[in-house]
Amino acid sequence: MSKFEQTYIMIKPDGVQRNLVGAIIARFEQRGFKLVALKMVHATPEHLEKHYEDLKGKPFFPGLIKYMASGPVVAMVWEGLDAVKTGRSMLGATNPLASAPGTIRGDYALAVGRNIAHGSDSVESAKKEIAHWFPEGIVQYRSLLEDVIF
Ligand code: RTP
Repeated sequence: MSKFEQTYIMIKPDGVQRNLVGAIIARFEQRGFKLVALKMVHATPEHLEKHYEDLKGKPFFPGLIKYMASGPVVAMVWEGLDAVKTGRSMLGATNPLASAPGTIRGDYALAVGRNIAHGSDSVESAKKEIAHWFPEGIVQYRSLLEDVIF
């Protein structure tokens, strides 16, 4: 059954450097998701280590943190039906070489170490990630579209 959810989507430093912020936001807007939080952050390695704590110990972990701390990211929360699963499918497979054309990674990336954007992999991780990146809380507003589709 479809569920109304929030997911944490982050445009990584390579997505920002390549001027893909607008294109990525447009995809989520056009799909019908509602933007409920957005900010640009140059995150510290400590903040990123916490975000990726499940990957501590992986051989690529130090390189991942260095890459993620190399420039600002765009942190966002998107809301809508099945936002977590649909957000992941819009991103495509982690390794862009395996991402289908039409997905964000499949259209814009080639290397797993520069894969443009992150999306929460479960509702539970989304809750944790939203609290980690938006400790100040996020806005609440009613979208006119909600009257039509929910
Ligand atoms: P993300 O958290 O960024 O959305 O990615 P994911 O769930 O699809 O993949 P995950 O396994 O959690 O990996 C997190 C990020 O680490 C980098 N990575 N590099 N060099 C490598 O083999 C390798 N494997 C993963 C990627 O940036 C990946 O998105």
